[in-house]
Amino acid sequence: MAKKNWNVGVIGCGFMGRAHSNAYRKVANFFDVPFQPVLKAVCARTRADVTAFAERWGYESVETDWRRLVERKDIDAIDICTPNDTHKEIALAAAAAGKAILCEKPLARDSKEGAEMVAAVERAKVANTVWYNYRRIPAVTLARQLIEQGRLGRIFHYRAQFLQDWTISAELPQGGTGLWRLDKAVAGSGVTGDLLAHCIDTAIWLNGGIDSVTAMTETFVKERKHNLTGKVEKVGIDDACAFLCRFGNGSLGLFESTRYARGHKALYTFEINGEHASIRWDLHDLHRLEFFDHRDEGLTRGWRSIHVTDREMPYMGRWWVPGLQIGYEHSFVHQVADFLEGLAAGKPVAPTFAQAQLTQQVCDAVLQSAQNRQWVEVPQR
Ligand code: SOE
Repeated sequence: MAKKNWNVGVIGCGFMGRAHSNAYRKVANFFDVPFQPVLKAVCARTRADVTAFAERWGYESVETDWRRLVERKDIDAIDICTPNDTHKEIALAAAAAGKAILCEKPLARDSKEGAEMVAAVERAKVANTVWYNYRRIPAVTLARQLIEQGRLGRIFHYRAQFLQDWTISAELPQGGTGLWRLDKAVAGSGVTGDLLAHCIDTAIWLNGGIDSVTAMTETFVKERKHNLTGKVEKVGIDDACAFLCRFGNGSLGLFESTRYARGHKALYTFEINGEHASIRWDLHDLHRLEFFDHRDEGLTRGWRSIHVTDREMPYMGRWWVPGLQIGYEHSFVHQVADFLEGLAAGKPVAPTFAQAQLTQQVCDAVLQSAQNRQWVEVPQR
């Protein structure tokens, strides 16, 4: 029987527009999803750019005003792939129009905007999710399964880093296409909202809520030319951020992120230490999960490197054959597959806006703590 179509309207055709379009195209080839995603329309401000994007990815139509896209009766879901300063306005309009919403991370520039977005989707009762894609890398999902099975026992420590090096040059401007992440008015914050948000989302998922934080941030390059005004302007974002935290389960957290770690492009790592066992993961080797179990027999006890490609491992039964790995792009395919299953079952798919708002609240607390040089309690919704 032919599947019912699910018409997607994507807003934004940058890096994430590509990652999500690729996921919509592939998902039904690999997963028995209940609906067939249709690339109905893509929207961006410049007609030439959006037309070229639509041709490359196979979209049926283009729009240059997101409001028109949101109003269209032939669109079931709105995917927000635009810079952070537009997330709230688009999400509120999409919720009011009764569309399902998939929003790129972070949910918003801050938790005040996030709260309005959560209220809007809850009021409108529309399906919603935020693209914290790293949860759905099979090795990360496996980490969650091992923790749920109690393999680690009581957890003592959670440690995460997200290191990059692309903004070291003081000549790099801020603002505009490709560089809006350096513009506080657009991004909301620097590495805290862009990179630590990923680490916090994964941490909350694996280890539960964060109760309190103490943080420090630094802006190494204080002024940069702004691409939109042409003037040298103050830099408002955090270039680097480190924080300590206490989780609700009593464990201690240590998080670090920077765009000034020469040699590192996207080194996202986490390590969790429990009473019986420890887990370690590294985005540069994303198909492996390292695991140490103290209860192993003494002579061969040691860190094992699990190649997460066997059929019984999360999501892997849908891809190639054991031993052959998948990569970054597949985490987005998995998120679409889970979202469509959730839609059919009428069940929310994590992380929902409400769950992503918890990450937003930790980010706000981190920035507040860095400013006040004090521990900050994280509001628990
Ligand atoms: C920043 O360089 C960035 O692209 C983030 O915005 C993404 O969320 C992260 O996954 C990779 O790095």
